[in-house]
Amino acid sequence: SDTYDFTAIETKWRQLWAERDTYRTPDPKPGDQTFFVLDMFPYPSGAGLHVGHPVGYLATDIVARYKRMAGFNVLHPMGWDSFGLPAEQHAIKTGEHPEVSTTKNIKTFRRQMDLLGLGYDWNREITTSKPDYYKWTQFIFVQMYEAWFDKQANKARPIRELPIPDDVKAAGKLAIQDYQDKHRLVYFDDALVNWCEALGTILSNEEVFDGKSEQGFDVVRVPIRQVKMRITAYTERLLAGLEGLDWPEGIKDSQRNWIGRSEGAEIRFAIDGADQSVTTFTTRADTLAGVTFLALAPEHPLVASLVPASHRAEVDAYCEAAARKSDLDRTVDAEKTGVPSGLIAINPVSGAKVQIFVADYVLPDYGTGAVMGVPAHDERDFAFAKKYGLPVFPVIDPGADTPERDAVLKGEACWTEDGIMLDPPAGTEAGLYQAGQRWRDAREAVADFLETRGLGKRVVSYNLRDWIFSRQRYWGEPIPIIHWEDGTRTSLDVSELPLTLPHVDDYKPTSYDAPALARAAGWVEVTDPKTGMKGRRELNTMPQWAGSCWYPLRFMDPKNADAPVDPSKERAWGPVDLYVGGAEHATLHLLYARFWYLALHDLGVISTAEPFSKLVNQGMLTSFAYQNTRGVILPVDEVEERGEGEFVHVPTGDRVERIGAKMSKSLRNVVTPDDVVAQYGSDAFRVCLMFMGPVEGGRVWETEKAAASLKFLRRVWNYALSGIASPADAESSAVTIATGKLVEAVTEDLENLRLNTAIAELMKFLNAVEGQPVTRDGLLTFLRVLAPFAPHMAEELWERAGQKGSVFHADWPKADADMLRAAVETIEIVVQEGGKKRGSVQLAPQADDKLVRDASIAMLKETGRDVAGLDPARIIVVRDKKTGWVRL
Ligand code: ANZ
Repeated sequence: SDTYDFTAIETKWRQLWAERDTYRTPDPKPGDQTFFVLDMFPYPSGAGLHVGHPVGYLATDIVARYKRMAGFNVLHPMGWDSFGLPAEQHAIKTGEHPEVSTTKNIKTFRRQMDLLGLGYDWNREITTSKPDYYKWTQFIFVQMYEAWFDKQANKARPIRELPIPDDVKAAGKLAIQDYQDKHRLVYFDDALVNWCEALGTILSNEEVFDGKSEQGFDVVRVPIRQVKMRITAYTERLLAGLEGLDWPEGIKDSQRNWIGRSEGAEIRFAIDGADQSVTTFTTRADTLAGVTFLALAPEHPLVASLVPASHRAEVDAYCEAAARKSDLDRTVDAEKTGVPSGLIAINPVSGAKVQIFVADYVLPDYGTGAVMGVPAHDERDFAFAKKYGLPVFPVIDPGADTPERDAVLKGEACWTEDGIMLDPPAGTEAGLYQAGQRWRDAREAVADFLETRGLGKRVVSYNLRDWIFSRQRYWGEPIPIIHWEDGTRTSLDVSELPLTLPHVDDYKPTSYDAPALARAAGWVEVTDPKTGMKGRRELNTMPQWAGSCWYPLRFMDPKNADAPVDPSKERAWGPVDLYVGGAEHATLHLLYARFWYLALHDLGVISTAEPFSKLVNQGMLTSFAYQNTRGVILPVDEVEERGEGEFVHVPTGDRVERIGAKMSKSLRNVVTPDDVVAQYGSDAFRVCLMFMGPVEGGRVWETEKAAASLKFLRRVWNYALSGIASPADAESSAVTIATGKLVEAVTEDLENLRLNTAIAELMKFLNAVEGQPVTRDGLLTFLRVLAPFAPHMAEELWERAGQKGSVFHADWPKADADMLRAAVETIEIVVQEGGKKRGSVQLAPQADDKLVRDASIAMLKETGRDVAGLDPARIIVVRDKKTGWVRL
């Protein structure tokens, strides 16, 4: 039929694409130009997709279709990041095994993605919770476990290449193991972990917000034996690598901040009457003469070992309270508290004696876990000194024209900005720094001084901590390690992988040292067949992020039974050329994946050092909700529009205001693609969502907007059908030019991911050519340009135009650059005679008068006029800015 029956057409093509395997991606052949375009694969949650998810999926789909037509071998796969907490929480609540709910959810996601016409190569689908995938996550874990970081070479190497000192060798197996743990890329270590009683799990620092889990449950810190990954070995390379990446600057900055590189000095203070010393980390060595106290983190080893009996009880109580706070509680905005330790420190350059406090604003795992307190020039120290009546001793002069100067010099205010050094206090070593020196110069002078005397040294400190990699969860990759009864530990050989997740009856751990896997009796206990030695498997599982650290690699070679990826395929595809996903992954997934790639690169498993060459963050899609005057947000189905822009909350009769709000179940403003596709069709939904604005921008969804896209597509349909029914032998040059311009503009927009303007070009084109004759060639060109945006319709029209094979296997059209240049560069010049139009000529606007006259005469001659008696000198050329008028 000739009406645009989108449901019939879209259903037909979805089926045919699946049957014909239209989107199968062949392995690259030598000489292939490859393009890898990837979406951040989703966690298949129970809620399915809402209309916001496809912003990224559609963008990559359009690019993938275009690149394929433009001659690239395009890898555009999809899979499921299916291990994770929600499935486990659901299992604990309902008893439904996470695998069952996950499988169900994946089906829903897949159905919705198909509904959108997304052209993934499903032959390459991966699921991180399936053994054939996590076998290789475990394998990679083992590669990293069996490696050490060689600081000299600044790269990871196999553990067998780690030189073991003779005394360690002599001390036996366990000493060797401890020594290796100090160098391994993956190691065991006692660590304070964030234990969430309610979730029954340990969370990473990144998963703790203000002392609470993402869901708002309380988190406390407890020390247990953990698996850690030595990401800190890569800080400098992770920083340097950012420079070469085409990523949003904001994301790069987040990573820089997360890594938190800061240059400073470690300064040693002797402890009065003891032979130990305290080493502090400071970025402001210039303020050393202004130190009036030291502060130790409650977790600092000296607190346990050196605090005298007189202060023990008070210090212990304080430390216990600190253990219940998160880092954030301890640092941000919190009141600075502390207790005296009873210890006294000696300033290495002035001999001044200052009290040592235990204070929880000092964090245990930053710098050295000890700070030198300079209240005159550090806000935290100032607050602390005021609270405990400690002296404030300025060493920097803010400068004469600073209003605060007097207060600063009297020790009544804190000055943290630029200034010059005051006279060093009496008793300070001569030559430490000069009065009048800029503080930055003084900082270098003090560092030099300390280094030459062996009292301190310059160091670089980082915020980034090693990655705690074990989780006390069930629904994750089992960690392939066995702890033997003699205290040694081994990793599993690849022949023993995958180590599959055993079934248990109850997924909930009972405490932080008894995870759910402890219940899998037959699974936990192992016996070495050779020696008869008994052992126990590691009971923790890997964190949610593990599977996504390497998944781009698996898409290249998803069925490989012998390796995570074939090296030649990995080399051919290389890094992801375009990666699209949400900005919320700035520091976790994106940093962890970069770390694994660097390690795998060092170990020779892969050729690329960075996973994602170009990154684009899709904007957030919001929906509407309604807010009453008390600021309460109300569900959409309780509100009615009464008149233009006036909304009433029906149950209460309150006038309410319409606002943009994130789609959420509770606001009942979630719109699913299913709804929109049923009403307007998938192609209209695609056009609508992409036309709403740049991929990176935010947008507010209104389902009715899809009606306009549908209307546009109906016009496209009719235009194309009439062209197919009666193709013209020739079309007007205006149509040819419009088609050429369309190709040129859309191509450029696609190259720059400007999908909304590409669609605007399609609309502009239709407005220009609708109703005019079109040739077959012209029409086929148009259909190919339309195809990435409205794939079902384009495919149907392509078939109706008698084309064999998929439009997506056709070549992307090329604009005839010469024709377009000529079209842009000529203007129409109207030739008049006696005030009447006789015709026109096409010439460059800059053509000189002689050329205009000659062309005019030639044109007139063609029309049959006798030009023999015409005197060119009598032809008047009147120039208009746009159109040149020629008068005879
Ligand atoms: C003395 C000083 C004087 C400091 C001054 C600052 C200003 P960034 O820049 O973030 O690296 N510090 C050191 N270790 C700490 C820890 N474990 N917990 C809390 N604070 C710590 O911060 C470095 C500064 O933070 C260091 O420089 C130290 O205070 C403090 F006028 O030392 B400063």
